[in-house]
Amino acid sequence: MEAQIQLVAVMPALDEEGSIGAVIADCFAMGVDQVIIGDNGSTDNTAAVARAAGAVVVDAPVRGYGAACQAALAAVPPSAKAVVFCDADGADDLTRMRDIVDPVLAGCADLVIGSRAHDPAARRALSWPQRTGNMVSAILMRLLYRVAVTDLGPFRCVSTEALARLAMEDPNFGWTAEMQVKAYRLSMRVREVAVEPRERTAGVSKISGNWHAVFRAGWAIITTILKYHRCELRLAPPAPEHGAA
Ligand SMILES: Nc1nc2c(ncn2[C@@H]2O[C@H](COP(=O)(O)OP(=O)(O)O)[C@@H](O)[C@H]2O)c(=O)[nH]1
Ligand SMILES: [Mg+2]
Repeated sequence: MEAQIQLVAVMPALDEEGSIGAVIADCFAMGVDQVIIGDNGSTDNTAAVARAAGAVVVDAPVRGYGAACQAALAAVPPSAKAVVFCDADGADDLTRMRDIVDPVLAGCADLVIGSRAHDPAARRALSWPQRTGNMVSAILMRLLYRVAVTDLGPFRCVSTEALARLAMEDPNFGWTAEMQVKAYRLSMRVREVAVEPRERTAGVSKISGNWHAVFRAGWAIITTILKYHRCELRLAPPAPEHGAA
């Protein structure tokens, strides 16, 4: 019943028929109430496999990672308290789901990000463009936003209340960076939890396996981090000034 839906998983997916069924099953096994897929015109059986696994599939008419997330978010029921994002390729360690979602559901954090940067041995599961991109982005965020951040991993949970304040807008690969730098700007309670990255379980990478996409994604992420450093945040109320006179 819709009123009981508290935790929703949102996944962008593009041609992930080989992995998406197991990812959805793992989400349900870890206590997610509803799974919503933002599908950007997959040409394989992603949508059918996802529906058979019990997910809601939303057709995202605008191409792009962020646009797919945005289309899926539009289907999140009002009863939801938190949204957990993950990829559809099986590369996220969903056994850590409760460590990511529980602080948000308990009201102790606004955004919890799974960081793949903590274990040097596990980091080898990331391709070198992913490792380099994450390292450069983390350094840039640390310098500009003065936060102890190590990754911009896709496996993360945010409260629906925080999500509304974040007024997300990036239609593409700047999506994850936008979410966290805006959260830093708004002094939200952001936490990192160490997660172990894995290799995708099937199919081919749409980003790190293709130079053109690597440069597009890297450029989008870096310009997003720079863009939100000083600009006025659209629709975002100022952070409360604790202890201000
Ligand atoms: N809907 C949608 N999903 C995408 C798009 N690009 C990538 N994805 C999904 O985003 C996730 C991460 O992409 P992936 O190819 O694994 O990137 P990598 O891990 O950086 O190599 C996967 O679930 C993809 O199916 C896109 O343009 N549209
Ligand atoms: Mg991947």
